[in-house]
Amino acid sequence: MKLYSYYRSSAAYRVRIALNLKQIGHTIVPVNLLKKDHKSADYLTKQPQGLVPCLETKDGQFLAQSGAILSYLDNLYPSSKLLPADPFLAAKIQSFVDMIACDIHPICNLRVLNYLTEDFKVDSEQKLAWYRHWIIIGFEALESILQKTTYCFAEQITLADVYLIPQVYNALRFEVDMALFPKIMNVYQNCNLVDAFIQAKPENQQDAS
Ligand SMILES: N[C@@H](CCC(=O)N[C@@H](CS)C(=O)NCC(=O)O)C(=O)O
Repeated sequence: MKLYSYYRSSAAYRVRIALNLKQIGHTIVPVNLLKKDHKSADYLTKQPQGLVPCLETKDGQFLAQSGAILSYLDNLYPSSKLLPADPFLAAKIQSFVDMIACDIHPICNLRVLNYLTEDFKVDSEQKLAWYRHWIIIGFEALESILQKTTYCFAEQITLADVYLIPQVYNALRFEVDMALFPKIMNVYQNCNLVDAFIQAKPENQQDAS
């Protein structure tokens, strides 16, 4: 399998974690968002939105959207399942994941921030204020859901951790005051002791610079 990934992409980071957790052999194909690799005609044939990540399966098919990729990998490699069998708990975890994937990540994405600066001429302080505003509102809800457990949902790593850790990494990069969120930071620190999470870190993608 090949994963088209930008080292700082939190959506690609989710998939890198899952590939490592499930010990799936894969190659990372770097797509540099700053050099606009994701807008090339060739990449658009793979991922028509021009976003990362994109998964290339063993038989050469392309799959866009981290959620769909994670679901595909979880069905194909059912060892270390990312969602539990219990339907209600699985739905609770999915609900946590959707708070990140649907309500935090899309409005803090590079193309949204670029639109604010390039078309609406907001300055870099205003751009940061936008980013931090939506992260803090989103994280307040996540923090209220978490208990003081090792991972998001008790002692097992689940899809919730796969989504949370990249979003926290990003928030730290944008200097959000994470002291406001001790339970989130507790999970972040615990996950970052696990090899699969360590290897998936942006700085550990080969082209990170
Ligand atoms: N919902 C998509 C989001 C993908 C996405 O927004 N990727 C970002 C990086 S995290 C991207 O490619 N941004 C390029 C841009 O904004 O121009 C997914 O989960 O795959």
